[in-house]
Amino acid sequence: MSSYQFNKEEFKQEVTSNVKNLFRRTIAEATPKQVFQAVAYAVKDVLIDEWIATHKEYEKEDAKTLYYMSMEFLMGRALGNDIINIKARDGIREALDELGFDLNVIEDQERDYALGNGGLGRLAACFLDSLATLGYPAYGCGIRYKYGMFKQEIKDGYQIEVPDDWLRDGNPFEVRRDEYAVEVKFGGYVRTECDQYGRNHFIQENYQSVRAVPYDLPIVGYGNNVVNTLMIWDAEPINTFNLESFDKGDYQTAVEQENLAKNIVEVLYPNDNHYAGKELRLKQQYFFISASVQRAVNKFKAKHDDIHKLPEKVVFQMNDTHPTVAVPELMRILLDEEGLTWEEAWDITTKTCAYTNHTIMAEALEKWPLELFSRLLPRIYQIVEEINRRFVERIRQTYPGDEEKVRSMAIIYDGQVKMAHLAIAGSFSVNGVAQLHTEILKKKVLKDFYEMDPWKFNNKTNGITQRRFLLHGNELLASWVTDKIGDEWITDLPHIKKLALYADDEKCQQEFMNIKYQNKLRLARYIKENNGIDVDPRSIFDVQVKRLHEYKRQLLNILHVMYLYNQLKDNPEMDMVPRTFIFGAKAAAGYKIAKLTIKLINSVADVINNDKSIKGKIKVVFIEDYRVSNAEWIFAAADVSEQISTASKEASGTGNMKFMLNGALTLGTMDGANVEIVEEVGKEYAFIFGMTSDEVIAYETRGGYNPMDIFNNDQDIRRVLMQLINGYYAPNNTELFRDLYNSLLNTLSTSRADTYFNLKDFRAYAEAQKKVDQAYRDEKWWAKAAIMNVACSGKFTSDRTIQQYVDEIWHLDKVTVDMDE
Ligand code: 26Y
Repeated sequence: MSSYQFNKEEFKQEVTSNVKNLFRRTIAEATPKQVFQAVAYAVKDVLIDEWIATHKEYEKEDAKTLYYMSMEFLMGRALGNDIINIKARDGIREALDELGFDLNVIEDQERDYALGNGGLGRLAACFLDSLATLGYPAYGCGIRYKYGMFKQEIKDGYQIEVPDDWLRDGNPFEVRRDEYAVEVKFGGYVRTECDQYGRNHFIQENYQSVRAVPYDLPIVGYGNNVVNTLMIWDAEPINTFNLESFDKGDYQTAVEQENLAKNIVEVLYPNDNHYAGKELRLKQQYFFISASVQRAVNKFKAKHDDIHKLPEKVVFQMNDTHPTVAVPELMRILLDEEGLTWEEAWDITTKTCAYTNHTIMAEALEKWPLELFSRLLPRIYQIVEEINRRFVERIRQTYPGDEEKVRSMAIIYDGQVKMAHLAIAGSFSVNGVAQLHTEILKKKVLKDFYEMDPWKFNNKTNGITQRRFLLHGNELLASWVTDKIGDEWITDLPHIKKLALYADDEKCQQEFMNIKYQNKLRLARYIKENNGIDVDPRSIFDVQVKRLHEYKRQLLNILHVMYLYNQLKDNPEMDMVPRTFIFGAKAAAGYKIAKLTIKLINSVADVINNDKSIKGKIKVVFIEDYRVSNAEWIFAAADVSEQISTASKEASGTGNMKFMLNGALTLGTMDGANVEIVEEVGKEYAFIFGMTSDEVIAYETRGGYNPMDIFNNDQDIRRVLMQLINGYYAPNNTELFRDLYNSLLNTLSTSRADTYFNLKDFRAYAEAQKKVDQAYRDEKWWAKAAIMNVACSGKFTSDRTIQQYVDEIWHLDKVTVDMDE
């Protein structure tokens, strides 16, 4: 197998000519942004041939194909990753150098593709990278949002949301595929017609529809000529506004259809783990699912006559419940368009669909009101009703007389469609995303479903791609690793274990710590440029970056900073290793307590960073607009990885793995994949604290605990909490942080006092933090522990995760693409 041979002179010429054609400029006159565009088109030129060759091979092999359906793909930037994967990074860097440009600066011109919120969306992006690198036929199916995840600006300590107009300058890598456009219908009513053979036909009438047009984006495998496709759907009005419809009197309908198309793909909902029940969101879900399922079925039918064989060639993986209308949509196509019986259609559907659960948080569960669901999707609703009727019948047969089971398991209940129940009933596989999470699903959250169909349930512990989060994000460490052990880790991460041999070697320890220092310098410069704050690269970089959510407990972290600061104020000579507490997080726009937590972090930062008396021993930094591109730099620079969710609440976490891969030590609870991280690296190389998930669950069953006892008995904690309401961090408005104070101490109408056990875990957390301080003083030990973390990260590659999905759920065959043919 030969792969792409980079030709520097040709490449320079192509970039120069692209600049000319696109911008009417010479290369010397071009701005970095223009050069980025020119380079992107030149790279696309290379990719295109591999892309075509890959799909030819898939056709030839008639390969079974995965459709990974997800409302979110948090891709980050494409250029840097693509040129690594076609193995042309060094060549392109040199070529640009000779043209007078710095590759880093050019890469920095690209906007992030922020078509996702957080973990679930980034997981989808890592999976696509691994699928292409392993050579599996796969499509990502999603939405081409006009506006992605909002850009976060911090003004006066508050989060401001700015629209993310990511397509403003166009996207050089995308290809519009008009030839695959399909129609998607909403609303109206269903008329039933009986034919001469006594068969019912269901005809949707008086509906509105939109034209779904796919844009394909290339997903480049590492050094194997494989280029897969992410198809994201745009919506257009089906028939453009014309006088004819005006004359016919359905002017109104024409306008409405036009608006529907415009609205549907307008914006990504910025809610992470919180269901809001918005009508437009259900429209988005059906829009991209109907389009994707139609495209998959059409593609299958172009080559095969027997629709019964669909599950042999097609598998749909549903990324959480958001794509669950795929189940009734496939049923609709099989029943109404293919004319199959219910039994045949159900058999095919339940052999094609599989479901991944990403959360146990009750507020994240999607439950659509029947009124809304049936009005928007009348035919789909009929099908869901029938699925439910048969499912309930099965429950009653399995558990005669146990109506409690029906109440807890029915798909339609209490005037709502429960999407998780529909996903489970319609799937042959249900998986959690870390061992602990899957166990909690089986024993608690989905217990009844597990007992009825235990064979469906399985675990697939999440993973991340080392190509982006080490090879691209941390070039220094990546080269060092390759120097020591060779480059097999790039496509086979467990090889990185060989680094353990060097963990005790003092020279290696020094080299490692020096690389960490360089990365800290790079981040310090970024922080200076973006936040205007000076941080000391010799201090411990203690980092918590992730979406802002109460269960993730950024509040616990900042309360501890306040506590440390109090200690320093009491005893300015206190012996501590200087520490930089770094935060990065977006809060959902309507999530008040989360936004207030951001304000608190910034207020505490203001006070502490400007207090000369503590001699810079503590700095607090809130990095604005945390996103994939700056995340790569942040992971590379971290010493301590804060993974402090209330045990049982974080399904897996994937940031924890990115930190580990970059040699940060985990300071965390026994939650999600932290459990498995500690299992791999050993408890001695992590700082584990706090309640276990069993303890948390036991307290929850008893209705919580009384944080007042802690408030009354622990003077340090009391002092910190009082500072929330005495103006210590908000002199002009003592009431500013009252809601945070209340959330910790008072039972509110919406929640128990301190729902997430911040105060209960506080002392254990402070103890663990003290151990971090002590441990860092022993530089050799720290270096060894950090190297051991890198060495033991092999399990957490998404290549392993994908291989397990393939072996146990998807059953795909690998394809090789040879460019010599
Ligand atoms: C219902 C809707 C508003 C909604 C939107 C986004 C619900 C949930 C989400 C996002 C969930 C999510 O990102 N979950 C995370 O998935 C990661 C990948 O499996 C896990 O690592 C992480 O623990 C989990 O919180």
